[in-house]
Amino acid sequence: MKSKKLKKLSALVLAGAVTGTMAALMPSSVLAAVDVSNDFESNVEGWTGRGGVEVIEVSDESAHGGSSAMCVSGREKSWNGPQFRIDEICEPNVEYTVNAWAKSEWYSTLSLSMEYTDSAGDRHYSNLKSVQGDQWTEFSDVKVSFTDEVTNVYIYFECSDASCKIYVDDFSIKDAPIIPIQEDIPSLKDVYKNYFKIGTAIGPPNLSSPSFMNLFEKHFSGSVTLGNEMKPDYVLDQRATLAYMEENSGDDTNPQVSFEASKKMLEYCSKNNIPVRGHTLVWHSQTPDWFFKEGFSNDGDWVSKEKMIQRMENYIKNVMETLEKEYPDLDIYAWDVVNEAWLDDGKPRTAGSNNVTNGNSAWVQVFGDNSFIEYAFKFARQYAPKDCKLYYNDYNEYIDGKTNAIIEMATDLKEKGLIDGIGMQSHLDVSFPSASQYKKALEKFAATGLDIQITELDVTTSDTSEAGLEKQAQYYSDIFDAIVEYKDNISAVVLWGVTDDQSWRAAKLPLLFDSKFQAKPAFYAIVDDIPDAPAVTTTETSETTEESSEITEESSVTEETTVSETEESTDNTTDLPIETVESTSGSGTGTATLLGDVTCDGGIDVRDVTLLNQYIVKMADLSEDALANADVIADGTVDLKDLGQLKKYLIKVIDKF
Ligand SMILES: [Ca+2]
Ligand SMILES: [Ca+2]
Ligand SMILES: [Ca+2]
Repeated sequence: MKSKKLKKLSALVLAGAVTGTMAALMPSSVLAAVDVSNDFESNVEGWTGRGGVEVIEVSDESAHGGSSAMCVSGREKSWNGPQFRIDEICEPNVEYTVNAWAKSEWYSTLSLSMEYTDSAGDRHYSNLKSVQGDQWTEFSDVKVSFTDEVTNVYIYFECSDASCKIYVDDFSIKDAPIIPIQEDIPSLKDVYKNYFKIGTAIGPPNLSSPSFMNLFEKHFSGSVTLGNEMKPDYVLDQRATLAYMEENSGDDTNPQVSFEASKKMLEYCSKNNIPVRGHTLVWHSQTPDWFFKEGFSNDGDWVSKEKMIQRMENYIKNVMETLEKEYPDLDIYAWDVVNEAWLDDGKPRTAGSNNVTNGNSAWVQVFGDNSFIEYAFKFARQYAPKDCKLYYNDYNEYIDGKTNAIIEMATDLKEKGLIDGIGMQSHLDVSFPSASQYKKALEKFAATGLDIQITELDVTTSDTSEAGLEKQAQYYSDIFDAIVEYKDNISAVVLWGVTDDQSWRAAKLPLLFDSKFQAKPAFYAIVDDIPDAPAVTTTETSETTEESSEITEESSVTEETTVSETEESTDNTTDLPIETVESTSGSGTGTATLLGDVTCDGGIDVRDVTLLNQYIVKMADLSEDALANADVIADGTVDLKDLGQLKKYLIKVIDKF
């Protein structure tokens, strides 16, 4: 049992390394699939401690399957726990799913998260899923992916209580199945085309999922907001800022910026002419303290208001100039200049570091009040492109104190020509606010004469039963009725995500599509009965969809895939039967030389899957000949179904196209 697992892991590591320097040494046909699993009956291979203090062992104290599990004890910090490195076995820009059962002890929060190091050497962490308590809980089909510019990618478990043990069992990571999206439903952005843009928040990892990107493109490509990567903590570059200071006689007024973290997504939007909402310039949260400290040091004194005004001007100027220089064709049509500056009672936030006390504002600390807002708009107006609209963005904007404070501020800024609109985040719940409360806020904001954008819409429901989802659908419908009533004042409606499983509020299923990319009742409720909606054109694909579902099912049967006896063996890399196809196929005028050879290098391997993936999410172009080779289900179009078939070929579920 043990030795079988060892061999399996080695072989897969080898397959995973094929795009690196190994590539030239490998025969052209290799396994494309990753399928690593461990039932923790005999070993904890590949798992290490994040803190270096953990004891990680097979233990029969508790098990989900079989008689033992991985037990992690000796933790000293909440972030201590077991980690598993994935970038040595998985491909960048490809989506994988993680399955596991896990538990901690007593009442604590147990999380599955991912860590990676970016090209500048900074480490980033993202939570994938959290659960509560001391019972075995399933982490089911959790999606993970990473781009080709990052390294040291780990998935890991951590627990809010440092004194808890963590148990993990029945772990696996494998290729995500290719799930076709529903082609025969209306496009949300087309339905509302005559009213306003429809958009969503996404991030660079989404580019790894062709299904996700197909869904995004069909419904939400009217506007993109980067969920995190254009926030100050991603953009402000402390290393470069300190270097600038040293090179310029100690000038500590010029914060340097970098858009490395958003690069892939900005390239995608630029290449495909998708408008971007910049989010966000000035905020109390996700903004490092050093930005406000003497000498840009983490523990210096707060700077004076005068110095902070200079820093703010240079920061905003650097953001605008860097984007203009690096992405001259990118359409950033809106910026959230200031985010969340007013409390529900209409007062400014408490002075202090948000990193010390949640909700406190370093801007208020330095300025003494909310007077920083006008400076931010003044500099944004001065340095933003002429046609870029400027917004104040906030949540709970239907609560009177906050509504009134925003209106007073916005009216003043409007008279000075500094603001174009108000962003209503709209993180709602089926129980609050009521649609009529929401409509009242729309009415008040519309009366200012400013534009309105709905910037982060999602609607949670605690009741996730079928009946609960119907109630959610009704609520969505009521909110959209209100929005449509004010359509003349609203230029964009942006959802905060696409599928429930990837939402920041995933447990309460707040979005329009489920984890399998299928439309929920809420989707149907908002595409029905829209006056002046353009005629809906849909593509009937019933027959081929069935075919693809079949691919999905079969692709998941990768457990029995044969792997080599030893690393040196080439059993799993034996050339597959290859037929040269002479007939013309594909969507253009190219000639297929070898079906499946998307890279046109004479062989079929994981690189063809990666490139086809990139083509389908519109990150890469293909020549006419490459398109002909890629159309392995020869129907004149190159799409997800071809990708599914190509993967099936590489894992030897089929031996010819
Ligand atoms: Ca077990
Ligand atoms: Ca190839
Ligand atoms: Ca095809």
